Amino acid sequence: SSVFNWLDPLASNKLFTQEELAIQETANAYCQERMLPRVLDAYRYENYDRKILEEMGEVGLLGATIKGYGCAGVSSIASGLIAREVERVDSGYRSGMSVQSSLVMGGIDKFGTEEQKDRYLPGMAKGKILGAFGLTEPNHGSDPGSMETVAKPHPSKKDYFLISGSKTWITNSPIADVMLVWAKLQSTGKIRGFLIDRAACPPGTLETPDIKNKNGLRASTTGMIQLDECPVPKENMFPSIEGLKGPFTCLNSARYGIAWGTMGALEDCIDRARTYALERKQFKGNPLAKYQLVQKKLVDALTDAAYGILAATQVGRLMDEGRAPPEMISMIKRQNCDRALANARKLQEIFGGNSVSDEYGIGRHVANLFVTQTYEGQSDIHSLILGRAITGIQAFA
Ligand code: TGC
Ligand code: FAD
Repeated sequence: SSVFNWLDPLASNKLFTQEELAIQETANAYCQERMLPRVLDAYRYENYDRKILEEMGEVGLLGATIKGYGCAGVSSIASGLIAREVERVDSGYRSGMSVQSSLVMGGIDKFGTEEQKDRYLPGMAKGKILGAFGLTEPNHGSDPGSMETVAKPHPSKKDYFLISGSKTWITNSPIADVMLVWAKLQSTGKIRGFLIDRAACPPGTLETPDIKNKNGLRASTTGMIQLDECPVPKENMFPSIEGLKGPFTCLNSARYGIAWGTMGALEDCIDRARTYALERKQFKGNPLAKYQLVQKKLVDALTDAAYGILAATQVGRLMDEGRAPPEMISMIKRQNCDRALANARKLQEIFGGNSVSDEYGIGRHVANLFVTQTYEGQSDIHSLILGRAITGIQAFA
């Protein structure tokens, strides 16, 4: 019909197939019925329930775009819609899923040997094997090319490497069974990917301490990966991918998911702020929603969310046709994270003092969205990636 629907202002739902809409509905039902009731406690007590990944596996949400190995094999749009539904509840839950699905399963699917795929993907799709992705180091975040983690030949076992170094701010590391760690081969100085099984590491060679007392993303688990001459068999290395192209190919898919997810978080902020503004009365019994300045905050946020969804949809379709260069993904990751954060901060004002209570959920989204703007390439880094594409001049260093 030609009636305006504030829940889908630019009618983006018309761009999705019936199958994609059905997947979104399944994800929405799981997230609203089973995740949402846990999030307040999870966030308050920094308590991530690893069963959530198992449940997501049962619903078919993990590694959803991968074909075979027990994965659903859905379109990039459907995977975006899943991220949107999960992050509508909490960015931390989407984070745990992104790492499992895009960064680790995606990496294995793209770069792993057939044996590695068979070994990990079916268990990861069910959420029985949990993954973490170790790229960032204490001294190298935006500039992972300078990483210090190194893989050198084992002195006595010829089919093994010894890996040493430390990774920090790693989502899921304290609970992960397998860690995809990027390290430089001592012999070539080139970055390679290694699958490190926690259970196979001798005592003292692998530690994954928690990073506690975070002021954002508290419903997800974050930690370090500390490797001290950890023996890793050669068969656990990705066979041919070399250089930053390896980790960045995984990141393309995760950054795309964040562009969708942050729109889900923003939509939840809009929904909460609208409800609050209609119920809360100030000055002569008027609801806050009657005031023009309040309405403008809702309009700005809704417009940015609607535009963000359309842009992500366009990039998703192009990805499935193999026609989405990384710069497109930088553009939607940066824009959607920035707009979600700025609008969520504005909408938070509508709650007045109550915004300070965690019961209202808005402060949680604001704190989370700051993290989404920071990880997987801070927004200014994506500005530089795009600036290089526009001018041909590299401004990083
Ligand atoms: P640069 O010279 O630009 O590139 C080096 C090599 O990498 C290739 N490459 C890409 N390949 C595929 N996709 C991309 N997006 C790629 N970007 C670069 C490039 O073609 C080149 O290949 P080759 O074969 O010629 O060697 O590299 P640089 O060192 O100048 O990089 C600069 C910069 C800023 C682009 C890059 O380092 C960057 O993006 N930094 C941000 C770091 C980052 O995103 N870290 C993410 C850590 S993981 C994480 O945050 C997970 S949070 C997950 C969650 O909880 O949800
Ligand atoms: P820095 O690189 O020190 O940057 C600090 C500031 O300086 C930023 O604003 C940046 O934009 C700016 N800056 C840096 N260089 C330039 C430049 N050349 N020009 C202009 N400005 C510049 N990493 C993983 O590998 N795996 C994970 O699972 C993971 N999960 C995370 C979970 C959480 C909760 C958090 C907070 C981080 C996570 N990260 C993860 C790390 C994340 O990717 C990094 O924090 C991010 O890439 C930024 O690196 P940094 O923190 O070292 O900041």
